[in-house]
Amino acid sequence: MLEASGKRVYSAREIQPAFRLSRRLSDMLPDGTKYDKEQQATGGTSLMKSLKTLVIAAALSLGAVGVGHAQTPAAAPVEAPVAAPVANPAPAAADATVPTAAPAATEAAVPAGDATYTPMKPTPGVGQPIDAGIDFQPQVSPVGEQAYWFNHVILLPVITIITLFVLGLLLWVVFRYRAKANPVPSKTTHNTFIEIIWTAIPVLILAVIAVPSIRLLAQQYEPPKKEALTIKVTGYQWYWGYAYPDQGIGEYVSKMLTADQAKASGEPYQLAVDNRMVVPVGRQVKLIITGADVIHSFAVPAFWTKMDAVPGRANETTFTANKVGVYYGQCSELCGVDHGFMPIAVEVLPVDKWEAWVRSKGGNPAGPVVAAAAPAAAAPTPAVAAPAATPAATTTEAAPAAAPAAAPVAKN
Ligand SMILES: [Cu+2]
Repeated sequence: MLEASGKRVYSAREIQPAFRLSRRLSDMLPDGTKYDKEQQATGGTSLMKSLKTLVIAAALSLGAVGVGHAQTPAAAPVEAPVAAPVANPAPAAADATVPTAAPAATEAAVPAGDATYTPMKPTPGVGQPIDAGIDFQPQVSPVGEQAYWFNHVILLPVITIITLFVLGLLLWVVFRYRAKANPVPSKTTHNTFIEIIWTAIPVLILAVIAVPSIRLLAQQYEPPKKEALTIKVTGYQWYWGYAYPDQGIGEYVSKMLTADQAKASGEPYQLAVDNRMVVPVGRQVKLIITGADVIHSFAVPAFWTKMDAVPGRANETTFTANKVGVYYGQCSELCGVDHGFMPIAVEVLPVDKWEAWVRSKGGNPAGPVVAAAAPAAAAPTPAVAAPAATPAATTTEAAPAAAPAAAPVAKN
């Protein structure tokens, strides 16, 4: 079709096949982000993994709700002391426990002596940037230590030697073969020996580097161990949300402190936050990372951890912090106007102190154990409860029908 201006205009019918083709092509392509890189590295099938991720994410979010409800009565007294130190308690837990916790709070103001938590002071120069620093932060995770070693023992020396060698060659050529010193230039075009050397040596160097490099890459994407602590991380414009589904700690929000607040708490401004992520020392942490609005990136340099937080995706990464302390990080994906003001603070505590923190949040430190035992323990409970409830409860036909069926189970 030709317009009056002579410009070609396409009718809907003409365009349709092209649309269909592009649709088909985009269906065939995996949507590429970091997670796919990860999948390629582990050699997994992308579709299966995304499905698995979805199922895990759904199970986690359901688990968080379920555990939260199940623990409400038990958590009530423990919840009481939370109000004082923590500014932003888990919304779900707080709502559920408010009626029961209120009287308990006044009576038992100081129950469970170990359920107290005061934020730790950071160590200057550790887990945070230093003035005029050019090196990586001191690493406190096994992967970080390995990466640090790889960089300082292998990469930097190799880079330095190659750079100096090439610079030397250049200077030698520039001075020795300048027009004045070498009036009759050589007309050599081939030298088989040199050509083999300058191909083989770089190949050898790359092959040598590949060994620790691939080992490090594989280590970073190793699936988490069974006993890993799961934390769900959500990036928001412009703060972070953390939840501990296995411990029954619903999502709480972590926001940057103002300059005055940071000064008062002796922490670096623009890194200090009101509610930190708190993890036990030496235990692997599995992070399930997602974004709520735009793409963010969860990064803590001292752990060698960085993973994109993508809306609609559950990215996974792990770290194990081997030193007690406070470690800071930042959102590392340009995510909007306050991108530079959504820092991350991770506090690594001895196990007993971490457990105290979990209790101060109204959670159960032995989360996964309880979760694993729950199905087995829960099975007989309804069966026992059913016959007892039958006479009292007037639930018509369902009750008598359920009672005989439940009775034999209860006996066993
Ligand atoms: Cu961000």
